[in-house]
Amino acid sequence: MTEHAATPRRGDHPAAHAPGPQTTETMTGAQSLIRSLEAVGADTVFGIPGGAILPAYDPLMDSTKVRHILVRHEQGAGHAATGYAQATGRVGVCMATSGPGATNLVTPIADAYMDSVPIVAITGQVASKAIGTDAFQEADICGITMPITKHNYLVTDPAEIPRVIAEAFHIAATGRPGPVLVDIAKDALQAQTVFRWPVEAALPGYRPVTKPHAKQIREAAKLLVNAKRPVLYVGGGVLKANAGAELRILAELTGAPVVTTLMAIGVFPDSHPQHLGMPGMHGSVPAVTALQKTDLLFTLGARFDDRVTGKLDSFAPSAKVVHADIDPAEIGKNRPADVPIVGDAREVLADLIVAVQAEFDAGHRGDYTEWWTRLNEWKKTYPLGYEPAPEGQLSPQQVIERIGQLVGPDAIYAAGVGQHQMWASQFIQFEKPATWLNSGGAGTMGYAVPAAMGAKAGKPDVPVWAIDGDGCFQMTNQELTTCTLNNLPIKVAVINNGSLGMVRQWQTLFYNQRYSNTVLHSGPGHDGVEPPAQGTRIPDFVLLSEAMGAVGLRCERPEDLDDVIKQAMEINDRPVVIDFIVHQDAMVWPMVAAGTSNDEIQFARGARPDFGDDLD
Ligand SMILES: Cc1ncc(C[n+]2csc(CCOP(=O)(O)OP(=O)(O)O)c2C)c(N)n1
Repeated sequence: MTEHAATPRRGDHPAAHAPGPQTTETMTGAQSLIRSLEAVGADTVFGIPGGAILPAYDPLMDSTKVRHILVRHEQGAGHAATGYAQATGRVGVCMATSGPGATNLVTPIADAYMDSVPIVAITGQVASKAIGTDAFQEADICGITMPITKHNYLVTDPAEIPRVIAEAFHIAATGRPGPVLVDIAKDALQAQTVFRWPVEAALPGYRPVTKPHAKQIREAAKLLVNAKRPVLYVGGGVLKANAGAELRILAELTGAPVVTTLMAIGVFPDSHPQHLGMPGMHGSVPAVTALQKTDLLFTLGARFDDRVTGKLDSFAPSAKVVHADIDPAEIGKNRPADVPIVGDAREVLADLIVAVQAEFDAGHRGDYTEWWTRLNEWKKTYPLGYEPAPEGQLSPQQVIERIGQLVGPDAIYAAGVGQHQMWASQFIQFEKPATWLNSGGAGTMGYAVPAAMGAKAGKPDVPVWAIDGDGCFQMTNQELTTCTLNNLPIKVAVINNGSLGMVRQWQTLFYNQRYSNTVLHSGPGHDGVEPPAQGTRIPDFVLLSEAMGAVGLRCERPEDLDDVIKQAMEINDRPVVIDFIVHQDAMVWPMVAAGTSNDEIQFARGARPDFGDDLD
């Protein structure tokens, strides 16, 4: 079994009601919290202590099962929990104190919610009597996170702690995964209570449907074998259900083409001949076009995000829609489904394989030959590519592509948000699930370094690279200190184009090249002081990284590219940061401009594909 094949499935975590003798012990609420975390199998917690959560930190010190990693900012703790969860398939855990500690977790919680990542955030709350009085460091974190958590709890009775922790982990990991927040009043942590384990979960209304309806499966299989131009439109739900093997069987059985969304990258090998690439705003021409011209959108664990559909009313105009999702609220949300299927993607796929085989046995088999002739033509004519950099300069795409080639498909790659994220999704060849971590739904700058840190904590033997932008890196690089001090030797490739590149790209295309506030390495000057000269490095990422105990390297010339990547690969006792100075005018192509139809896709500036046929 490979490292990644061993990734637990969604919902696999030590059961709260595992068989064994009932434990009943008197202890504080804080001790009960740590015992509960041990009992659900949490092995790593990322956090920062403070007044309200302080009682929990005392017994945490004695735990031999739960390792606490002291981050430098709670946002880092939240993204680290997310990175840990995405890399391992287990629930990630972060912890913070009340008020500002808790509100610093809001961004990563929202991020995990958008990307359906199972994390449990534990926050201290002011003492129960002080709640609602504007007490020192009080914030209504349950109220604040209500719309961005799958569920949240305010605990004021210490006896509830074991049950709430068991439920929180269960809710986070099952059904459509997501973040759960547990806010515990300080006096509940301090009070004496009885720790009982196992506990009975009390969730009468929570029963995610995982087993799909047989009739719907049969209908879907019929549509698939009768279609002329089907596409398997695969989203993050397939990855989360660990259903890559079943997806591959269905794809190869039917011969249908596959597109994987930004959140599904890795669940189907990029090298597979049936893979058309990623759909969406910066998707490949074959993937975007196949969705436009398909007669059957066979949707598995994807959610018709606006970045995928472009202008919704012109998306896939002649397609029937099969939509399978674990979350019934997703079905029909943006696009009505002809065949809705509620269920876990792995079970859906397993049943579909049987149903399609039954159709074949009855003599019904789809013929996609003509479709493939056209798809192959698009693949040949419009492959992903990029223009070379001006003589002597580094091209950002080449840097990223080379990292992927030299480091290989077994490593984990975490991206920030911006051009570098899109190039990483395009030019690194992903072959395995859980090797691509990114902030897809929220687009959270600053995600890469802490997410990579969390992934490294969960998978210490796997090389973990953060592909970051110079803007993103300046948001969360302080977690390099955490990495150094906790023996989490991640690699960070800063794709340094001196600007907020993705925003600059939009200014180039849509704002007449007026670069308002996107240049990072110089300011406007002030009080008669000249701005720093062009090329000044403020901050100097090499020095900054070294100050945090990492090895700082810089690469400015194409001829040094391979050597510097190899040098970084050989350093495993400390984090490594490589400051790649790349040219600033590179743009991400293909592109479907926001709010326009996918039919308007450009594979280069001003250049639209010519399909030269009736479907053009
Ligand atoms: C927290 C946050 N603030 C602002 C944005 C808007 N935004 C999207 S991409 C981007 C630029 C990112 O710059 P950089 O990290 O240098 O990456 P590049 O695009 O240059 O590769 C900005 C500001 C965002 N996505 N997230």
